[in-house]
Amino acid sequence: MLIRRTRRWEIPEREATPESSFLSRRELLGGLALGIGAIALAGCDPRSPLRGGDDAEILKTIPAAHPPFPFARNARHTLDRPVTRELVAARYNNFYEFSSEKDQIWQLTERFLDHPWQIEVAGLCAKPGTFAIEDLLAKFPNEERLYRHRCVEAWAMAVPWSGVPLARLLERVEPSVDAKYVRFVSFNRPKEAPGIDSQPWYPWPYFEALRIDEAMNELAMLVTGVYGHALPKQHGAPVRLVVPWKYGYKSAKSIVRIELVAAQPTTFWSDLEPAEYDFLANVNPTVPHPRWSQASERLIGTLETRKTIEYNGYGQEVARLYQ
Ligand SMILES: Nc1nc2c(c(=O)[nH]1)N[C@H]1C(S)=C(S)[C@@H](COP(=O)(O)O)O[C@H]1N2
Ligand SMILES: [Mo]
Repeated sequence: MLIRRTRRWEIPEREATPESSFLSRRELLGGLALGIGAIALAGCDPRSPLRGGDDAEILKTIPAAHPPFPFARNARHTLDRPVTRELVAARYNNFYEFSSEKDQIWQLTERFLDHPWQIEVAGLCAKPGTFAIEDLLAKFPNEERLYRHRCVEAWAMAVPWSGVPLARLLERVEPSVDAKYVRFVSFNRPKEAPGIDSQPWYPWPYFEALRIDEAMNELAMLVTGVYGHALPKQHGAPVRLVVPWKYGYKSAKSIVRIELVAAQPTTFWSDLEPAEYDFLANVNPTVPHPRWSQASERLIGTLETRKTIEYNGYGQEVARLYQ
């Protein structure tokens, strides 16, 4: 995710790639020469994480399939493309608490303790409560769903998530009539996640939000697993959101708190750059990002590019929310 940095440091905008990160001035200046070299080398350097040479190391970050995993697949959710290879998805992540470098997240999560874990659900509801990850797995209807995932940076993947429709958790706490939005807050433990202290210009913790009707839509999912096992840390262990018709930044990872609120909350990226990362963030090929087109998307782990589909292909389920 690239943020225009001219606002803070008056650096001319010269990045060509949306995958650049929000660098400090020193890093940016030092990185220009390095960056050119890195781009030229990416295709031939055998140590490049994109080459696959790290498979054995990445495998160590992937949990084994202990019960209650895997959950039964809900056959209603089908794909128009192959499932992304697991080790491709596990080595290419956005998780700024660890790093802004997608191919390094998986290597930086060692100190992150994803256990024990609980989500506090609070705010405008009759029965606020705290739910341990074990409760989410045992006391709610988990299932597996094949979903497309589309990042605002125009890369896409398709993976088998497993988890619980968010609506099941919200129903449990009985939202009040004045609860119009749902806010999600990620963990904030700098000792366990090196990107927090090293990127102090971000407003930690990561926070996101949905309208209540979006949150209650059956597609919005509290995800506890992927590829038939618990979530690896780089995917947002032990529980994250997945909202497949919206750009990926709406799907907060490693959630510790969910709040029901009356007014539209601010969000991490829209706060930083409202013109670039809007609140709704519905996937739409006809609305370009201010600095790149959204007409097509790149399928990670392949050389394939596809046309972006409105609502990421979920229009039948969600278009009525926006009429
Ligand atoms: N807490 C937190 N959640 C986050 C992010 C993040 O940096 N921090 N990045 C978001 C973005 S931009 C995307 S595309 C997805 C990436 O999920 P993945 O790495 O599992 O593919 O996570 C989203 N959730
Ligand atoms: Mo993203």
